[in-house]
Amino acid sequence: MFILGSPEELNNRLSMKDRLTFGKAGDGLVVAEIDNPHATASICLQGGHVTAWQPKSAAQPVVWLSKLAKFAPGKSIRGGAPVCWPWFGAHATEVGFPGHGYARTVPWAVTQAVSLADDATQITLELINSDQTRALWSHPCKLSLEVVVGRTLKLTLTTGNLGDDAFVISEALHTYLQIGDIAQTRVLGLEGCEFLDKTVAADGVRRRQEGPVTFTEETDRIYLNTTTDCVIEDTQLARRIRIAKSGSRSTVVWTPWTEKADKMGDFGPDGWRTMVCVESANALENAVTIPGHGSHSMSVEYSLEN
Ligand code: TA6
Repeated sequence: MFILGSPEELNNRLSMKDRLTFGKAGDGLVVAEIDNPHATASICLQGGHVTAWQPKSAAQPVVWLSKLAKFAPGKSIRGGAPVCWPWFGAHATEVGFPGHGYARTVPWAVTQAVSLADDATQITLELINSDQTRALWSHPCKLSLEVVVGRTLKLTLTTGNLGDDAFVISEALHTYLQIGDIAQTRVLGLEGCEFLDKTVAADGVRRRQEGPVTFTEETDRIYLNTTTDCVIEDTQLARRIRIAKSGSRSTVVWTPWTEKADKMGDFGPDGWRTMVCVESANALENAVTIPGHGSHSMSVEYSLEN
C-alpha cells in the first residue's frame, strides 16, 4: 500500500517524532531525512535513491554525493546509491532505452516506516509502475527497496515477478562511497576474480584480479562470480568501509578519473578524487532469471571499521 502525499501529509501520516521527516529538494523532489541515535541519512523518493548516510561516530559521510548533483524529475542523481534495474549498463537491444534501466528516474512511494527496537530506522519504498515504465518493461512486476539506517546501512532490493512467465533481470546498487583520495585507496576482496574491463581502451577484455584493486586511471570493471565482502581501505581518512552482500554474484568497481568526470560534468571540481563506486550487482552472465510468481532479493550492508 503506497503512502502518498505531500511532504506535510507524509510527515503527519508517518510521524516518527523527529527521526523521519519529509521535505523537498532541488526541483521539487520529495526527500526523506532520517536522524536517529546511530546515524543520519537521506532518501530521495524518486528512484528509491539513498543519497546520504553518516554514522554519528563518523567524521565524514560514508555515502558520497556530488556537490553538483541535480534533484530534478526524471534525472539521475550523481552519487548516493542509484538503483540500476531491470538492466545494468546499456539495454541489450534498445539503444534508445536509458542506461542502467529506468528504476532510478521514476517515482517511488513509501510503503512502510518504523523505528526498530535497536533505535535503527527502517523504511520501505516501492517503484510506482506506470504506462511509462511498462513501455520499457512490460512484465507484471513489483520492485521494492528496504532501507535500514543504523550503525550500519542495509539495503535490500527485491524483485517480484507477478506474471506467469519467467523474466531475466540484471541489476546493481550502484553506490558511491566517500574516500579521502582515490590515489590512496585500495579495494580488498576481489583478489583472483575474473573481471570484464569496460574501459573503451580495453575493448571488453577479461582478466583476473591480482592483489587488491588500486587506482591510477579510469577504472571500470565488472567482477564476476564473486559473493565475497569487499573492503575499501582508505589511508587518508584512516578508515575501512566493509561492503557485505547477499543475492549478488557480481561486483562493479568504478572511478571515472579526471577526463571522464569532466565530460560527465556533474562531479564538481575534483569530486572524482573523493569517491569510488563499489557496486553490488548481478550483471552479464550473473543476470538473474525470476520464475513466474517468484521473487529475488539482493542485499548489501555497509559498515565502518577504523
Ligand atoms: O558502473 C560503472 C558505470 O557503468 C560506468 O560505465 C559509468 O557509465 C557509470 O556507471 C555511471 O553511469 P551513469 O549513467 O550514472 O552516468
